[in-house]
Amino acid sequence: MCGVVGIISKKPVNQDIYDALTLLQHRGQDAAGIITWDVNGLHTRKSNGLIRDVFDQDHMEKLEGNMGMGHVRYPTAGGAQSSEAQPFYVNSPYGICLAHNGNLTNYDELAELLRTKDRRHLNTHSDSEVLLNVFAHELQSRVNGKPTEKNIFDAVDALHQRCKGGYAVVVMIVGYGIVAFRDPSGIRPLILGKRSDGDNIDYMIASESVALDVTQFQIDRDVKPGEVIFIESNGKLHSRFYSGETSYSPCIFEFVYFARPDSVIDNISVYKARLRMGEELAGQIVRQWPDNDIDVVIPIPDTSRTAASQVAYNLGVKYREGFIKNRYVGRTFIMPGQEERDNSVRRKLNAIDLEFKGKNVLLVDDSIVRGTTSKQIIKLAREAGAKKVYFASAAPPVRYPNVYGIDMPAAKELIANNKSVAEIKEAIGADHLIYQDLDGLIRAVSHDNSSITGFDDSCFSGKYITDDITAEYLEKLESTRSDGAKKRKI
Ligand code: PIN
Repeated sequence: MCGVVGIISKKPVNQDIYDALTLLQHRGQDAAGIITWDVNGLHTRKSNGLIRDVFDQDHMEKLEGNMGMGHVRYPTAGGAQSSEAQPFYVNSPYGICLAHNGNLTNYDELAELLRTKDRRHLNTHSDSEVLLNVFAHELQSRVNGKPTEKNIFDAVDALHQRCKGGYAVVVMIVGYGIVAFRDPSGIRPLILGKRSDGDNIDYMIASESVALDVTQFQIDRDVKPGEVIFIESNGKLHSRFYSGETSYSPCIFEFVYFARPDSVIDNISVYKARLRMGEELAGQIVRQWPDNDIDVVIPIPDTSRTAASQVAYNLGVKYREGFIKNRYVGRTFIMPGQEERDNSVRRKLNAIDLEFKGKNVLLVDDSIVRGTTSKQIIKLAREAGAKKVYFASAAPPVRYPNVYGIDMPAAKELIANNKSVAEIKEAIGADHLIYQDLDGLIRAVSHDNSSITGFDDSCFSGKYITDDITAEYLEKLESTRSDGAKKRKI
């Protein structure tokens, strides 16, 4: 998962891009980059690390210009080499920079065609470089002199036809402007913001609305599935839609966990969606387990707090903060001869014993993915003196890999894969386990937007939005992207 931003303004954009990226930092902590443009050319700074470590005063002063873009990376495709930090750049035609959030599901086929037919060199294994080269190739074959809006829109139309998967993309064409587009199913989020001071209008495109807030942009609207927006460097905005089939199927996991609660995605407040997840979950607990003996609801910080508070309210039991998170937790150093620590949760969370002693506690988390932290947290609650430890997940069992940009590529690493709820309960060591059901989750999220035709809920349902996800594809993904495979590479 990653975060993208692009800004066209009447004043320098470096600080605004930096501020926007810090608000998108939760989308990727692995690498960061900014490219700006002015008459002297492009100015770039990108490297591995958090925003605060990648950019210093000197870098920021050199990022001159009123047009620019930035990226924070969480590696879902490609590796963790700094050569794969984005934005990417290609010099022809015009000079094009690209940053992307998502995952292409037909990467292999596209990479092969780019090399053999389009005669383009790929220097990394990143699907963003593939997107950049497909766009550059399609634009190159249409332009004759200065690129027109039609050239740009037609190039993206061809890209949509060629590229499958979930993608939200920001492109900067040197000297001409910024292009932004979202895949035809709108799986990955992308929003347009405006900031106006008298006659001047500045535009920002970003992964989440939270990036607009600090820089005082206002939400204009979401970029629609398959929509292309082109903002000229003089601030004129154009938009067109993909000529092929589109649907409105945003990724439901953004609402469960990934996005910030203070963001609004596709007109849905992430915070309110999480409150409603709590309402739905409480309803389910009452229906499935009417004679429960829960004394207290305790959230597992941070994401689950919103849903957990509503669970407690609707059940009519106390809500207590029983776990405190260490904000300054450092890296885990692997000492020679020492196995990776199983008990990593202890370094992050500490229990307040008095909230657990002699009580039947209901721990609430946003989701259970691999189940490793859930297991450790349940152990922590028992050691803190809990009588019974019950567990509730605000999302349904994660049983299938995510292929559209969320890092859950291997079915065998998911605790719920091929397991019943009773078996999962045993595996994590809970006295009782309750999951949100998918209908409840969909009701909770879709509440504010009736134009959504169906979410990408593939990690819960196994139904993939694009028609190219075969058993062979999933097997290949598993062998190249699972934790085991990542370890083998090191
Ligand atoms: C973490 C939110 N959330 C906690 C992410 C853990 C699954 N995990 C998904 C639960 S935070 S596990 O609140 O943003 O810090 O099932 O894979 O062990």
